[in-house]
Amino acid sequence: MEQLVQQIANYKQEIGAFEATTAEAVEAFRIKYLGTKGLVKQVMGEMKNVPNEQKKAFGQILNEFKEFAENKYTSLKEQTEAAGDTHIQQIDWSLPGDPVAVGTRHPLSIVRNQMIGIFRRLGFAVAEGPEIEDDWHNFGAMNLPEDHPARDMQDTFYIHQNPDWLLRTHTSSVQARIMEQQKPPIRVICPGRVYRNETISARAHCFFHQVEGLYVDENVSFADLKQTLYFFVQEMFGREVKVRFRPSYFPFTEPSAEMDISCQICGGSGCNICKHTGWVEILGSGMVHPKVLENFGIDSNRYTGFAFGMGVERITQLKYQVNDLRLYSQNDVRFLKQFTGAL
Ligand code: 2NM
Repeated sequence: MEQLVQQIANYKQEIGAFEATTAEAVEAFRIKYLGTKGLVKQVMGEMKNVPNEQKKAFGQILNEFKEFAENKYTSLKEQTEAAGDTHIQQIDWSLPGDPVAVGTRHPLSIVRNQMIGIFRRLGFAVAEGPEIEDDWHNFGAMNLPEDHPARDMQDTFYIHQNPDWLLRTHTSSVQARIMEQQKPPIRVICPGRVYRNETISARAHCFFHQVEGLYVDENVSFADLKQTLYFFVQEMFGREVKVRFRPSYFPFTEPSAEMDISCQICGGSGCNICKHTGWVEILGSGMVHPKVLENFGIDSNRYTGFAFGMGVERITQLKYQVNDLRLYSQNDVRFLKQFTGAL
């Protein structure tokens, strides 16, 4: 009995010295002392061992102990809640918030979206296709002979598991899939990433982005090609831009032409970008080869078409004076954040 009373006195001291600054610590106190398995309940359980004549006196001690613990709990609770209140009052709500870094759209995405927007206004649909292609859609259907240098291991990434599979070298393969599925009139542009096995430098990368276009219908002429591409560069670079077409060769078009625009850096007077010619090449184009149309069962006596292909990196370089291709894929925020505010 004396031992028990002494024990209770010790507990009271312990409880009296208990300090808590957080709601969690107050809850820990409640569980330890006032919980269903807490000390107070435990000590109450000792009542059955107390001799009858002492029960009344011990009961008083117990009640007092219980009340003591409960009062301590109430005061701890009040203290921490009050401390919480003063913490809230100390915040200066008029201070500006912490800045949150917002990303910017990648310059290649900005320019690709502009390109898509311009062609959409001319009635072109947008199509996408797989980056891993088979030989037929990438080369065969495009009238590239078996021994064409573009098929060379040095230029094309082939998939080990299946020599018929490769990483597309142009998005013409998407246009092949469109011609496979649809009948003319076809008017589509195909933006997307393409792969070529080149040594990485300021002027070359192992992948780049293309927008290719295809228009097949009755009476589509070279004049339509010229006017469509002239409209495109005027929208992209402004009304002042001049164009010129030079004869060229592609296996999938006949005749073929490359288009130059007046240099956007020097305005045509001559600089390093245009190699002092006043002109820069921006795309390849031509009338779709009859064999390509026939490959998809399109009657080349009834239908004609034009097609073109250009690099998004190149257009971006001319529009924003980006002089090193590697900047596009290095993720350097000093480069990327210069496009803040652009679409
Ligand atoms: C170019 C240049 C010229 C082209 C041709 C075709 C298709 F599907 F009609 F055969 N698609 N893209 C083409 C024509 C691409 O890129 C420099």
